[in-house]
Amino acid sequence: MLKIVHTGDIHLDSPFSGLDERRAEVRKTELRGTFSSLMTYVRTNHTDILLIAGDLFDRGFVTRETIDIVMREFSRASACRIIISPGNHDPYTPDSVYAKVKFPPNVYIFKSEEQTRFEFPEINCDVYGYAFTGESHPASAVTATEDNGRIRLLCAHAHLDAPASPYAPVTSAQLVAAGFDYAALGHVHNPPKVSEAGNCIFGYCGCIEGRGYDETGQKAALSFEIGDDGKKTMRRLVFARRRYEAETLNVTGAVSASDVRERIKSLIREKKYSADTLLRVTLTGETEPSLVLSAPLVADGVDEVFALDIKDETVPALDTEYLEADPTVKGAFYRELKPRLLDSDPAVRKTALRALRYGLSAMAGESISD
Ligand SMILES: [Mn+2]
Repeated sequence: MLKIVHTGDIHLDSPFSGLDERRAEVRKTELRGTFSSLMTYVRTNHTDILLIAGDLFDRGFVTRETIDIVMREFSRASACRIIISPGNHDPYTPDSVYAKVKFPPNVYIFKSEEQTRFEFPEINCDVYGYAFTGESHPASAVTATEDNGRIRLLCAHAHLDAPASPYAPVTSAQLVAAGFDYAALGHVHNPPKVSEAGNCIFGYCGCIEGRGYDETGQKAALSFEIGDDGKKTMRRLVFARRRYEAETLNVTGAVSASDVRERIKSLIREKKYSADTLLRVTLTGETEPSLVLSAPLVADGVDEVFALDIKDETVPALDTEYLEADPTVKGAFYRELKPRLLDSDPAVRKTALRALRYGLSAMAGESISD
């Protein structure tokens, strides 16, 4: 039995700049914790090979704390062969951590843009791969492998079936033709399921933990086992501390920020989101024209999730006929804004709607908040 764990796109030291300072610090620490959980699994489940298919680090600069954790975890997993293919975020350059820091002897790092291999005859396996040596890798590095009776793995940062990509484009046909049993790819953070063609199973593991609202859902690493009878088994392994989710909520008829807040709380209850979730809610529908939904005000007191991000895309429920004919300053204000409310550019329309809301709110003598 050969036990392989496939991960990548961990992006240690990501800044989590979409969050406030406190939450960003928590998330940075948690991401290191997710990496440590992965390594604990690798160590305690007798994993033969850990494949890290690029972007272990978020960028060239890596903090001392992160380097210490990575070195400690890799050393502790001394029985596991750890293979790293530097990706476009953490390329192998003379200044990179990969070149400057001495990694434990069980760690194998690809250094060349060309495909090379590490041989492990004791487990009847060869691991092929290459490195990004800069921010892009315009050509495919994948070439034919040697049929020597061993299991052939690929560990690489690559862009599958995207011929014009500057990130090592590769086709599924190339992977099959090269003779790989399993091609462990990195680069795409929200991947489709792994595929199979010919004798080759190939695909992305996705990022290990979401880092923004464009990386929603439960993220995972992949476990790939090849039995002595050749039977292949694949499983997802979840180590992520939290997940990002995005919802759209129609709040038509809402009259106040607290009204909207209650509707969001209901949504959270209904979807059973909890403290492990960072939630973005996009508000849609028609609301009271003078209602200005400031994100901090709406989110205030919603403690059920770790973070709540509000996107207001509601439109005011306008009695346009009334406003059109209104002889007061309200009507004049509306008529003044009207060309912009009907502009072909959505950004102009959005700003005009906002201006209309603030204006009507001020003229109504109401507070623009709650
Ligand atoms: Mn990545």
